[in-house]
Amino acid sequence: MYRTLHELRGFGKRAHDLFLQNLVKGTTHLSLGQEAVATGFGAALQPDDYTFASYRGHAHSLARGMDPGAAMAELLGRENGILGGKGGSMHLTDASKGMMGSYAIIGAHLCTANGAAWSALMRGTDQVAVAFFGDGTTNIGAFHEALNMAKVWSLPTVFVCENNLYMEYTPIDVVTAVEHPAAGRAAAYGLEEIMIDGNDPDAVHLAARDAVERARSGGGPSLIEAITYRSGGHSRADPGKYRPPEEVGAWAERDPIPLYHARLLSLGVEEERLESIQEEVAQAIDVATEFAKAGAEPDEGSLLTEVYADGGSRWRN
Ligand SMILES: Cc1ncc(C[n+]2csc(CCOP(=O)(O)OP(=O)(O)O)c2C)c(N)n1
Repeated sequence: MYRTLHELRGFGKRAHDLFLQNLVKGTTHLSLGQEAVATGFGAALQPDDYTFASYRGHAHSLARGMDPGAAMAELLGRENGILGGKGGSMHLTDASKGMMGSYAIIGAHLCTANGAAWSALMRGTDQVAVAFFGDGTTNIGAFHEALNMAKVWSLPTVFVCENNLYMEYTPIDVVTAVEHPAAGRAAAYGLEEIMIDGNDPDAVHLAARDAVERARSGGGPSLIEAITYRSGGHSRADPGKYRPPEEVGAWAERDPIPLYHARLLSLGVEEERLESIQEEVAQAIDVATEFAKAGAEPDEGSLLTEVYADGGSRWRN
């Protein structure tokens, strides 16, 4: 998990640098500071489980094993991107790794995750579907519909709210009737209230293992609220100035990476071992960047291919 934390952080920081160099096409929504959630869950899933993420999906994709070079090339809109450069930062998907997509329509993917979970039930497999979303998503109808259906049908869906205290530029508490936007509503759907420290990879991993095991063994859905913080703004266009500096400072003290580093040292892991992991990851991020930059720009002829099932537009008639 230490390696994964660094991979996710390194990838996010590099994506930001490449954006500043005007190389990233379209927008980006980074999850710097929130890496422990994707890391803890990534380590709890089997290769054929399903993951659904929102537009802030880089970390969730990499934690499922998406190739960082193909992910970076996708951000740059290059032909060697994971989706041929057509999806960009907001839509990273790699079905071969169980990463079933990053969805920009808030809440829609919770219902889609139920579909994957239902399909697993119908096919008699023990696959589990995990849907990651933000605190703001708990105020949209799809959240409530998805939880209700998952419970009624006892679906193997794990709903994971990453409560980073803000929906876009709005503090979640000024637009939400309960103190804990996800956990505070669990009882309404017959679910246990589960709140965890989303900056602690071990706490996330333990909660993930429990929920995944419950879903896999026929125990139905879970709703987990992980409290965390994004260290940057909502998207590339947002410096995040609406946040009180003391709040930003207090959360910087709770950055998951130095905290986990200190825990591993206290458990007897050697500093040199941790440093060598960091170096390996830094090199891998450089290799991914070079791979992405070396990719060709897609040519015009590819505009209408792989957009619809047959690549054409006759479906309109
Ligand atoms: C259905 C829908 N309504 C509104 C938006 C615009 N929108 C984009 S991001 C966002 C806030 C989401 O906040 P949250 O769920 O807390 O996610 P976070 O940004 O914290 O990851 C909104 C409302 C959207 N993408 N989809």
